Amino acid sequence: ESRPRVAIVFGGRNSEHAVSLMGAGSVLQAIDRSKYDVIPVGIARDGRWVLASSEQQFAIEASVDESGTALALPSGGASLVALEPGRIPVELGHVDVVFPVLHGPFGEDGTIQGLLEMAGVPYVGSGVLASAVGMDKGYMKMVLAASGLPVGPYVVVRDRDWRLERDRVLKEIQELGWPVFVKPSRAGSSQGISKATGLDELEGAVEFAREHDPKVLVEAAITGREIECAVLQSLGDEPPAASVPGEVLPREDHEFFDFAAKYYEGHMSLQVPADLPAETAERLRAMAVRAFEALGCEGLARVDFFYTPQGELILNEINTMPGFTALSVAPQLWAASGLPYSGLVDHLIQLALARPTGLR
Ligand code: G1L
Repeated sequence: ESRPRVAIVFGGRNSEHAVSLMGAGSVLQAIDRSKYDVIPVGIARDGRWVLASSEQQFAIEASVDESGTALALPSGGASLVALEPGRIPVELGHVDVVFPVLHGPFGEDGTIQGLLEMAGVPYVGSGVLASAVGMDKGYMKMVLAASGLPVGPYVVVRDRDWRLERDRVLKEIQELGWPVFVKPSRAGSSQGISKATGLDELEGAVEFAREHDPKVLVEAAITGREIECAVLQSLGDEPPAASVPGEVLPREDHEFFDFAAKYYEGHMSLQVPADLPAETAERLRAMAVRAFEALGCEGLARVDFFYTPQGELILNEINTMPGFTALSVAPQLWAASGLPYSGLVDHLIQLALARPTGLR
């Protein structure tokens, strides 16, 4: 067997299990099986790792329909338990590369990347540090700002500050002006996010975010169009490449993207390429590459900007594990840039195969 063995790890112990299944289903459909020997590895909601049988693999694929809805990973049944919490893993056999399609805590936060580093198995996408920084909006902003990239004003509210020094924290937040957006610093999705238009709404907004993460980020609202760009690492010594930018068009029924709108991306509209002056598009693409490099990202990342009426570009966030169905933003931006979804999947696997394990 000369085909590289690619383990696609999906599911996970968190609220975004279904998002992962949609992405894994898309990758399983797009991957070239004449080129790769594909092993689907599911992580059930209870944390059990299961080697998906061919019937389950079929169920995963079938669960991704045109409307983008997904079913939960089937639990129990004839599946082989590969790893249980606190127990010795069952031998999976030799794996050439792992493709993690996991969201949120224990997925895109650097933990599975660390596990794979320790195991010496190459994997697709960003490493431990970039994944961890990308997961924590507070550190993400800090790293981007320190690299000279324009980020909006923000305040980080840690658990102890909120419990013991609330008045000082509230004063600091008021200096941002109103409204502010209040977010859990490390949630993998748009859950726990709300807007506060004044001091009377602020405490509730912080408490709401704290239901997801004791570390909270408060951001000044920025008026502007939402423009996104996907950055892809190159094979060889070329610098990372930026896709054409796309614009997320505002919808009347949402003030900002909620969980459903953001992750069932079929429901939002993206204009590709974004209607921007050529100079602005180039500036944005260069900034997207700088953001990718600031975090030391690998593989693919999506970089989100605000384009203000004054013509300013402000970096909103970088996502090291962006939505990854064929209809998600990053794949659509690359398709419009000449790289279709199956080619993107192949390129990402080739990058991982070419990459050394250990320090790089
Ligand atoms: F290819 C990467 F960079 F490794 C990669 C891996 C996984 C990019 C995007 C994702 N996305 C996810 O895993 C997802 C669960 C957020 C969506 Cl399918």
